[in-house]
Order: sequence, then C-alpha cells, then structure tokens
Amino acid sequence: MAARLFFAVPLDRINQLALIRQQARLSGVLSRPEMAEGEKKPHRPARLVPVANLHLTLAFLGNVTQSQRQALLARWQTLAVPRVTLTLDGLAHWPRARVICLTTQYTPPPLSQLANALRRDAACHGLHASQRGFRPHITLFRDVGPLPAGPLTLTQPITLTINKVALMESVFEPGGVRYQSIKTWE
Ligand code: 3AM
Repeated sequence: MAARLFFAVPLDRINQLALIRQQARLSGVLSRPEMAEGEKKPHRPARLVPVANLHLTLAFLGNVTQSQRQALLARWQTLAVPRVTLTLDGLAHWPRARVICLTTQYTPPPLSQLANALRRDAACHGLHASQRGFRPHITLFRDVGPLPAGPLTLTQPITLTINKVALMESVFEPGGVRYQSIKTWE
C-alpha cells in the first residue's frame, strides 16, 4: 500500500511555543473574514494547524509504495543535516494554496541544496516532481479565504536552529491529518 510521504524539519518546543503565539494573535484577524464581492455567504473560518503538525517541508514526495520507500531509505541511508540557522521574518498569504505561512526571502544555501537534492531525487525516481523552487515556510493556517485589507504583520521573527531532518508520513484520520515520523537524521 502506498503512503503519502515528505521530508521535513521538525520543530523544537521553543519554536512551537513561538508559533502558537503567532497563531493566537492572527486568529483574531482571521475570525473576521471579509466577503468577496458578489458573495452571499461568508467563508468558513481558516483552520489552525495543530501544534504537533507544525513543520518545515523540504520535499513533498507524494504517494510512495513500500518498495519505493525501501529504495528511498537505502539511497538516503546517510543524509547530512546542514548546520544552519534559518530566520523566518515574514508572514505570507498564498491565496492559491489558501494558506498563511511564516517565511523568508533568504534561504541559507546549504538548506536549499539539501531540499533541492531531495526533490531531484524524488523526481528522478518517479515520485512527486516539484514545480516550484524551494521556499522555506511553516504553514500556520489552512483553508484561508479572503483576508481583511492590510498587510499581515509578524511581531517577532522566528529563528530555527536546524539540527534534524525527518521523513514523515501523512496519516489521514477522521479528526484530520496526523504526521508520523518514519525516520530522523540528526
Ligand atoms: O506544510 P506545507 O504546506 O509546507 O502542503 C503540504 C505540506 O506542506 C505538502 O506537503 C506537506 C505535507 O503534507 N503537499 C501536500 N500535497 C502537495 C502537493 N500535491 C504538497 N506539496 C506539493 N504538491
């Protein structure tokens, strides 16, 4: 059976707490959705990403069969985790993806090199081929509709000290998606 997998940077407790604070602050803004012109009903409220699901995606792999998973783990038996700090200093609303995320204009080269290597490897082996370049981000809200006018402001940048990469599985449950770690590299 195939499972939906992705490589990600998991977050430590301190970063999780900082992100929860940003989510709480933004929830106030998002709970007043504006109606798009000509619409009769307001949008349903945006969904907050549960703290256990907060992560930074490096490469989405799509549906991976058992044999593809084994081959993937054999290819990535060793994976050098880049020793970098990443500062996420801006908020973005990506209307097509309907998400609000924390992001940055600057990616430390060792991190983009790793993300691109994982994405190239996936595409070369018949897994998901990413259409867009790597832009580090942490999704804070999903199903985001039209926003009140004005920029989204971040009260405090969030700095991640990257020391771990995980291969994660998306497990779909009645209450929503849960991410389960398959393997971590430190
Ligand atoms: O948390 P983010 O949004 O960065 O968006 C999905 C999530 O990343 C992304 O994989 C991560 C774990 O689900 N993802 C899901 N489906 C995708 C797709 N079809 C996708 N990324 C690209 N294409």
